[in-house]
Amino acid sequence: MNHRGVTIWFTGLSGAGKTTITQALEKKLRAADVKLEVLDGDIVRTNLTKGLGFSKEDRDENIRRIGFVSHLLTRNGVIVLVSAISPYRAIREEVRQRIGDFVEVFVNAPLAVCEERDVKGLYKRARSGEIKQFTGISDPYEPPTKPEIECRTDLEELSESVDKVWNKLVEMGYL
Ligand code: GGZ
Repeated sequence: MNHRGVTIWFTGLSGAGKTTITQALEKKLRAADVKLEVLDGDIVRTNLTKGLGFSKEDRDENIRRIGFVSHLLTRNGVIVLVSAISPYRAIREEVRQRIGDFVEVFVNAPLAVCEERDVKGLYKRARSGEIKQFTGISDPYEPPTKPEIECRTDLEELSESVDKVWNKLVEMGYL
């Protein structure tokens, strides 16, 4: 498929469903034969941003580096799916301005729902104090004020979330 480059940036709490939506969207985009790359915070932290922790400075540095790579790919015509908590609004805005072709997806589920899911058992460990500076528990999350898309993963089906993003890409002329 012929298409322009764009970064689709998924932000939200741990357990909100960023990776799940990203993986489903990746599958659908691959089937449509697009040039695609996925940058998932969890995985990027084992290489590109290895050694960074979860202080505000380190999280911002993590996002800045992901944004840098994402920009390079985007300007070369790649559709980039970024999945990172990215809790701070200012750095998300900075990355948005730099990349230009940028679609922000707020993956939103109430904290109580994310905590109930607790897929990796991290919330339990955060509550007990074993993990410090855990987003939503002992560290801030600043929700986007004007995301292009909001996915309420506690209220909608996965296919609905994926379709929302897909349709927005079509509407904005990226697909
Ligand atoms: C938040 C943490 C923390 C703390 C480890 N706070 O849901 P996950 O498990 O699989 O993905 C989360 C990931 C956070 O990395 P990001 O690069 O997305 O964060 S940020 O954008 O804020 O830089 C979570 C796990 O690592 N994790 N410790 N303290 N999430």
